[in-house]
Amino acid sequence: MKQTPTSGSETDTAYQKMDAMSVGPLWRHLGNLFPAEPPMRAVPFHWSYEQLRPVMEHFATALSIEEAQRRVLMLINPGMRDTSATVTGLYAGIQIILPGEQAQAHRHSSNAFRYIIEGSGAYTTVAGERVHMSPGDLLLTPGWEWHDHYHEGDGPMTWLDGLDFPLVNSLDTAFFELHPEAAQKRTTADDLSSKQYIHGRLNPTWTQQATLASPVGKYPWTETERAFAAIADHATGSEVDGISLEYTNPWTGGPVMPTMSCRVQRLVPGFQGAARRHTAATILHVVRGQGRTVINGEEFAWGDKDVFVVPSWASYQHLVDASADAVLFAYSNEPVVRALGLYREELL
Ligand code: GTQ
Repeated sequence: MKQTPTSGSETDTAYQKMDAMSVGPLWRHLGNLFPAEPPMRAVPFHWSYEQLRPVMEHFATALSIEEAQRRVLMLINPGMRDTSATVTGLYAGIQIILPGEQAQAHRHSSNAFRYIIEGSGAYTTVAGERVHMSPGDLLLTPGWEWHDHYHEGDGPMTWLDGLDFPLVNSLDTAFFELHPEAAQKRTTADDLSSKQYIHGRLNPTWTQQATLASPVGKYPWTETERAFAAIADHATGSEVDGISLEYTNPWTGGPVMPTMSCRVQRLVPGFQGAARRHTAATILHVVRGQGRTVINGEEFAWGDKDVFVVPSWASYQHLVDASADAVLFAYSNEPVVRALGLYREELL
C-alpha cells in the first residue's frame, strides 16, 4: 500500500520549495479563503464630531491649504489601517476650508461626493460648473470629472467627503491628475445641472446620459426637506431604516454613482428599529438629532454631525428616544455588491 507522508523532513522541504516557487497548499488555507460567513475585517466604529472639531480647527490654522492641498481628517477603520478605508470599499473624511482658500483642481478615477456639514459661501467647480454649497446639500463629483473647491464666504466650512477609493485601489484601477491650472474656468451657468435634472421625472430631451453617474451636481437640502414634509403625515417607512429616501440618478432611477448608494433617512421620535444584517457596508452621518445604534450587540450612542459605520454582515438596529428626532445621511457599497450578485440580507 502506498503511504502519503504528511510530515517529516521530505515534506518540510516540499513546503519550503513550494513557498520559494510562490505556490501554496490550498489544504492549509481553506478556512481563511472560504469562510463560512464574512469575516468582518472592518469593525463597527463611531467618530464623535465634538472630538474631531478641535483637531480640525487646529490644522485649519497650523497648516496652510497649499501645504495640505486638501485639509481632511480621514476616518480610518481600526481594522483597515493598511488601506485607509472607513469600511470595506468606502472612505469618509471630514474636510475643513477657510474663507479665501482654494483646493487645487484635480481628478481621479474614484467617485466622490460631499455632504455639507457647516458654513456657507463655498462652491465646488465640477466639469466647469460652479456648484454652491449649503448644509445638508449632497454634491457629486463622479469619477474622472475635474473638481476644485473655493470658499468665498465667512467662517470655516466643513463637509463629509465620501469616496470609493478603497474599492478602486483594490482593483488596481486608480488614476489621478492635477489640472494644469489651480482652478477650472467656468463653462456653464452656476448650478445648471441641479436645475436641469433635480426633478427626475421631467428630464431634458436635448441631452443624453453620458456616464454611469447621475448628472445632478447638487441635491439641495431644501429638496430633501420638501420630500420629507410631503410624506410626513402618511409614510411610516421601513421597519429597519425608518423613512429612508434614496438620492437617484434621473436617467436610471438607480443609485447616484455606480459604486455608491446615497440615502437620507428620518427616524421619528421614539423609533425602535427592527434588527437586520446585509452584505452591503454602510457609513452613516448624523445630520441632526441623537440616538443609538446597536451593532453586533454593541451599543453606539450618536449625536449631531457624528459618523459611524456598519460593516458587511453586522447586525444593526436604530433606536431614538421619544424626546429626540433624528436625520441620518447614509451611503453604502450596495450597488457594487448587488451588481456582482453578492447581496444578501436577513431580518433578525
Ligand atoms: O476633495 O477631492 O477627502 O480627492 C480625499 C480625496 C477629498 C477631494 C478627500 C480627495 C478629496
